[in-house]
Amino acid sequence: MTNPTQPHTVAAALAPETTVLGACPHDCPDTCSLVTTVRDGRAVHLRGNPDHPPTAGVLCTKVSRYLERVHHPQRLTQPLKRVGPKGAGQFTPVSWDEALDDITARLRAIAARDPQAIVPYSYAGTMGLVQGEGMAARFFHRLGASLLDRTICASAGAVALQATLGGKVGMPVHTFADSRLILIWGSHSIASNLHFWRYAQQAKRAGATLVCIDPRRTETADKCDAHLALLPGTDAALAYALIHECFVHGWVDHDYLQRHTVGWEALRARALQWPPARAAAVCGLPEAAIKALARDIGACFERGEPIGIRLNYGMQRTRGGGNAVRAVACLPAVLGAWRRRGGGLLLSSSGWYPVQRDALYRPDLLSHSPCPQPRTINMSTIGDALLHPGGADWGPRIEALIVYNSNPAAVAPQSGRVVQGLRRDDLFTVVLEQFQTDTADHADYLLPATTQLEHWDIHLSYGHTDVLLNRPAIAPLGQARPNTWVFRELARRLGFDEPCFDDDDLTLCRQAFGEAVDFERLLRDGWAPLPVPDVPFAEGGFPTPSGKCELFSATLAAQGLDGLPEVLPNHEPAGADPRHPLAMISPPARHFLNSTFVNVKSLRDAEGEPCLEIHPDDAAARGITDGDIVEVFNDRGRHRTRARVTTRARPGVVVGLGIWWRKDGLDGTNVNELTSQALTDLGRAPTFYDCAVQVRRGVTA
Ligand SMILES: Nc1nc2c(c(=O)[nH]1)N[C@H]1C(S)=C(S)[C@@H](COP(=O)(O)OP(=O)(O)OC[C@H]3O[C@@H](n4cnc5c(=O)[nH]c(N)nc54)[C@H](O)[C@@H]3O)O[C@H]1N2
Ligand SMILES: Nc1nc2c(c(=O)[nH]1)N[C@H]1C(S)=C(S)[C@@H](COP(=O)(O)OP(=O)(O)OC[C@H]3O[C@@H](n4cnc5c(=O)[nH]c(N)nc54)[C@H](O)[C@@H]3O)O[C@H]1N2
Ligand code: SF4
Ligand SMILES: [Mo]
Repeated sequence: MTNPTQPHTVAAALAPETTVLGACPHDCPDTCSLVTTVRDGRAVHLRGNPDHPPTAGVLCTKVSRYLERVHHPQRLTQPLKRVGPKGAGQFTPVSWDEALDDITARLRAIAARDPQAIVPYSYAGTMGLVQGEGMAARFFHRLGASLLDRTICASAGAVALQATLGGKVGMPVHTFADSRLILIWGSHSIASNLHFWRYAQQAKRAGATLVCIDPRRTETADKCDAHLALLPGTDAALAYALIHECFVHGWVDHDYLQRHTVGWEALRARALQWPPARAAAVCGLPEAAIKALARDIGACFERGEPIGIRLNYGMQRTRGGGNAVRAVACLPAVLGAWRRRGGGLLLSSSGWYPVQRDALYRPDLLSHSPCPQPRTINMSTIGDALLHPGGADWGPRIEALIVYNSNPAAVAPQSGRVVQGLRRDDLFTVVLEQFQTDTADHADYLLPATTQLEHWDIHLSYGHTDVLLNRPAIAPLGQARPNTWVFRELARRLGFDEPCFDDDDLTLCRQAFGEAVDFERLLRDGWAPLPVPDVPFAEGGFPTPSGKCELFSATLAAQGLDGLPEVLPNHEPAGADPRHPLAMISPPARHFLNSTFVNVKSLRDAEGEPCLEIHPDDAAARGITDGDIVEVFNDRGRHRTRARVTTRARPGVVVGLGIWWRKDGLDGTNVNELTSQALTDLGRAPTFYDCAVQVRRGVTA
């Protein structure tokens, strides 16, 4: 492979350089502003934009290697048609016209029977609003295809925040620099929220205390002042114990509770049932550790100093994940932490953005379709959905799956079922991809997609509050095309004549926020801030129905749910099943982004190989030594991998960092062979970190 950073001819070396402003497309809260240097039509350098405050000129290790990904020798650059058996990954090149004409014919035939038999499957391979659902949503709405419930990551937390704070809103990330106590809760910030970590480091230098709450001793935990390695799925109990201590010791802002919250007396009554000793037993923590954290909180409260909570999605991937987020989200109101700059909580900031969803996604087109009220398929149970025979209460069997911006064969739970579904001979699968992923292996047509350097897009962020515009820096590689182009072409071939199918990508970028964002500024600077106050809820004003922080949610109560945050045990609590006594979590590896970057050599070399972290005591009890090949199993499946005996895993919990491609696994499986399709309490989300397994020593490799 030629080195993408070196000019490949003398002429290229002499060609003038230009720089192009873009946005990191990946599913990461930081949404960095990118500066690409282009010479002779080739991207030769990529760096973080020093003029964008959250980015501050810094990129993570992964995206620092983005050019290696863009110019990867295995980039897909031409349309491919399946020639081998389903799932074998054998293809032959075809022209775009041949591929699109055939896909059109297949979709037309299925739609004539029932368009709901066609299912889009997409997530956040790009978080861009244009290459995400911009043109795709219009296409599927007009077609009358099944709707997709996009729950795979964040919907438990989203419903919880909606109920408590009124939306995905919270402290602006830069104000964490002013916090004096930061709880890093369910977040491996160094790996997955690096630009928040920078602000946390600023706070630390100014004397702040950092506490990490995570079952795994991550590199983030190593760098905090304290680490509470609780059992997965026990966060609500911990939150209640902290609230208990606040009420018992009087670390309570009664004025804030009276004026800006709903239901604090009920919350107090519930919290009083959770003394630290009770929570300690549930969480698998020493009582003293919980009391010590409560004392830190109390001391900060008494000094009138800001307490910030960086809550993250890692703690809502268990059965009670939604209620756990609710419980934690009550704490800042009890303390009146929202009053101060650097006080409050941040899980997601995406609710601040005025996305013009109706203009961009055109749900009105459903009424032009043969199926104005299609069913909804939950992406988190795609395995079961693909295998469902169809029926009166379900609708038609799925006959076509169109996958873009996602790799369900690797990332969806219980992947044995997903793959079994994808191998159905009577399923027609189209995959838009940059690489031949596990999902791509199962395509009937595999269509080459552009990367962020090759197309327009516009971005919100779930970690800061700026809008970013991404300009194309280079021409599409080979015959790669943006997702929008593919859906425009399919719309045209299917005879959809609404003018919105003619909108080009720059027009879609403009439509995403309409007049709410200064587009000229975006064209000039690449980013523009939203007008979000630094202390948004100092005087209440939450976007809930009551305008207050809803500790008790009448909305959830009206749905028959508990109005207060509930402490719910896992579907598969640690130690409950003697056959599968270990709790497995599978958070992301630092050098991958979900299953993206797994094929980038420098990053893969940094991660080594798929493995399972296991505590020395659990290993010894099973005769396992470091480096052994082990079999991890439960009733859903088995997965062979290498053991890493380490105290990064706590006793009773094993960790399979992800998300490797299945085909990189010893037996062609990854951790999702073991995870279940059971859903969370709120938001219909997956329970990746609620997974009981057993481990035994296998054959030494
Ligand atoms: N390097 C890197 N960065 C990423 C990603 C990536 O794959 N790699 N993925 C991106 C995406 S899609 C997302 S959603 C975010 C995810 O980032 P986060 O929202 O931070 O979530 P996770 O990485 O899933 O988990 C974070 C931490 O939560 C811990 N955890 C697991 N179970 C529990 C629990 O029950 N309670 C508590 N308190 N902690 C628990 C895990 O051990 C992990 O260290 O990061 C994004 N950024
Ligand atoms: N066991 C376990 N499973 C998990 C998780 C976990 O922590 N543990 N995390 C879950 C979470 S939080 C998430 S968000 C999901 C993530 O699941 P996905 O959203 O499926 O994320 P990726 O695995 O990164 O796959 C994205 C794919 O999109 C492709 N892509 C990128 N840009 C474009 C584009 O412009 N066009 C097209 N057509 N394709 C593009 C990339 O090449 C990549 O293969 O995984 C979930 N699965
Ligand atoms: S993955 Fe996150 S930290 Fe890395 S460049 Fe993209 S937005 Fe920034
Ligand atoms: Mo995610």
